[in-house]
Amino acid sequence: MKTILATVAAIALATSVNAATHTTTAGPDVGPGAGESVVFDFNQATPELSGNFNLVTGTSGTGAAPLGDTTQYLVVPGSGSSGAATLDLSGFSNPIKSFSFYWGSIDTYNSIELLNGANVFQTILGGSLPPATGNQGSPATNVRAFFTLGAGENLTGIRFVSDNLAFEVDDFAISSVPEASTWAMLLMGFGMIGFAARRGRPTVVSA
Ligand SMILES: [Ca+2]
Ligand SMILES: [Ca+2]
Repeated sequence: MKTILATVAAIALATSVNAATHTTTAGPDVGPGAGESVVFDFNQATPELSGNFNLVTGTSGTGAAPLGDTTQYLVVPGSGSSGAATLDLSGFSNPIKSFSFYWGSIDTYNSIELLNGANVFQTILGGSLPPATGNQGSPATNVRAFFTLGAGENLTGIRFVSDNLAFEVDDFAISSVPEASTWAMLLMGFGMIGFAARRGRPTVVSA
C-alpha cells in the first residue's frame, strides 16, 4: 500500500510541475547555461524578430544598457510607452529544453509570453524575478534569467511585453539541438559501425 501511495504521489508531483521554471544569476552577464548557446545577440537585425522594438547601444531615453553590456541589445517598446516584440523560434529543432537571456533593469511591468504557434501557454512576470525595481546599475536587477521548460511543452516563440519603458534583453540562448546534417552524419556513422560488425561476424548457415 505504501508503495502504491508513493507512486501516486510521484505521478501527481510529476504532472503538477509541467510548467517552465526559472532561476537567475546576478549580473554582469554570466552567459548561457550548460548545453545552451547564444542564438540571438541582437548586434544586427534578424528576420525572426518582429513587433514594436528597437536595437540600440548604450543608455538613452528609451532604454538602459544592461549592466556591463557595451554591445547592441533589444529594447521593447521601440516607440511609444508600451508594446511587445516576438522572437520566432520555430526554425530551431524541438523540443527546446531550456533558454536564457540577459535581462537588463527588470521591471514589474515586463513579462514574457511562451508561445506554441499563436497560443500563449505560459506568462512569466518580471515581478516573479525580484527585486524588479528597474534599477539600471544593480547586479540584482540585471540578471541572466534561466528558464527550463516543462515536460511536453513545445516552445516555438517568445513574446517580450512591456507596459512601460522599458524591457531590455541581450544574448538570447537556447539548449542546443544537433542540426539535421549532424544527425545524418551520426546515423551514417552508426550504419558503418553496424556494417563493419556484420562483416566481422562469422556467417551461420542453417542446415
Ligand atoms: Ca548584443
Ligand atoms: Ca527596464
